[in-house]
Amino acid sequence: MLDVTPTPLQRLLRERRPGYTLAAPFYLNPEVFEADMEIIFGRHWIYVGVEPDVPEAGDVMVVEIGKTSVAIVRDDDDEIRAFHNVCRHRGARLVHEEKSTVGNLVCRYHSWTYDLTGNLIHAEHMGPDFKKGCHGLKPVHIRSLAGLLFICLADEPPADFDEMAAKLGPYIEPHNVRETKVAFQKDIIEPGNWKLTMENNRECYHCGANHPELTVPLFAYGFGFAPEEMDEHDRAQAERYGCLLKTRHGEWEAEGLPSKEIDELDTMITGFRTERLPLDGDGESHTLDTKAACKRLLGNFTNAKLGGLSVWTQPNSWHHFLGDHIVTFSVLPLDAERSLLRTKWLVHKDAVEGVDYDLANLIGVWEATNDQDSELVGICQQGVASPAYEPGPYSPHTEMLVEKFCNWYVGRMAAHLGR
Ligand code: 3BY
Ligand code: FES
Ligand code: FE
Repeated sequence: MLDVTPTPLQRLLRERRPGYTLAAPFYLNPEVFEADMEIIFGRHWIYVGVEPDVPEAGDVMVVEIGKTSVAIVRDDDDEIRAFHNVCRHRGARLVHEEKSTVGNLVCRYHSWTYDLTGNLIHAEHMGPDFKKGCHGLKPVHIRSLAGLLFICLADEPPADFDEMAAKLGPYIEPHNVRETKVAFQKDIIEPGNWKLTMENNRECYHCGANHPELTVPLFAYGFGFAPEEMDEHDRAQAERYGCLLKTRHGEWEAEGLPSKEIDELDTMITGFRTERLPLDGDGESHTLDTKAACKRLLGNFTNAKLGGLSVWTQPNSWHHFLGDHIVTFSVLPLDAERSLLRTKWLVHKDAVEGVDYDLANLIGVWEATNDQDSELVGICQQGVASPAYEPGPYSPHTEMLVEKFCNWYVGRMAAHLGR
């Protein structure tokens, strides 16, 4: 007879209580972690970096997703390609540094040499029957969304990337990611499961009590208020700005900057959300004085008071596009209880450090915020490991996006495993 007994993971997915945090094994169990890597990180579009990570022909960036290492290369025709970072001879890791510049990709073991399009062009002593054409590097799907790079490890990636790109492109393009440079990158290892890192990012319920730097420029509008708090919130806004901040969407759109919320976080396979959010006070940027950190503005902007365009993608990214700089975050799981948070600060490619921007000022708010968030993720990881932990309720007013993250995750896992 057919065995229809659900696996432990199927049972956990089936038993998930909507509106509540996930059960402990989702954050702790190595087998769930392996399933996350196979299903979520192995079959969806994963945000890994930006075109300016590989600005010139021959530039290479290596990204690790679990056990899979991927080399992202700009070829001589300026096309960005991605390959499995594995030599087709005896499997040696090909590129070792996170960033490098090469003429060709040469394996250090026996010097098999690949050109920047992945073709094997040199392999000594292989005999007359050896076919170089059958031993090119294995390609990985890579797409650019207005300069943001996403890879997919599956043979057949989700087809709705184009729909996301069509909707998000007009929001992001005015900030001109392609004309920026990476002013600074910081990697931190958060002591928690990748889903706790993502859940923490999807709400600002914790911001007031934990982020003294971020709450200077960030106005909490957009992260949800209970209806009974709304009047007071509207009154405070009107007092400060002489108008409701919601009406600024209209102003920005009139300037050619799409600003209205689009929320497809749990309605698409490639889930995403965007909205241009106001900044506090006379705010221009995510800095401690709320002024632009970089004098050279992005794109064709002449005015830095554009609010902050935020973009969130499932399963692993969020981004803030300001008038003067961009901060972009990707989460790459390391094991069930540790995650890499990679943050990049981008400024106009012609901006000069020390002249147009002060690096400490540019990175100050988010460097502090990331460290605070990392600690919060750590205390959750400790808490969920206790036998006393049981899933707790999300606020329907400030944690809707956390709920959407969990719904998306559970839905994608169930779509592949059944439940
Ligand atoms: O960066 C974010 O998108 C969210 C909102 C504010 C705090 N948090 C990390
Ligand atoms: Fe790469 Fe031998 S393993 S050349
Ligand atoms: Fe936070």
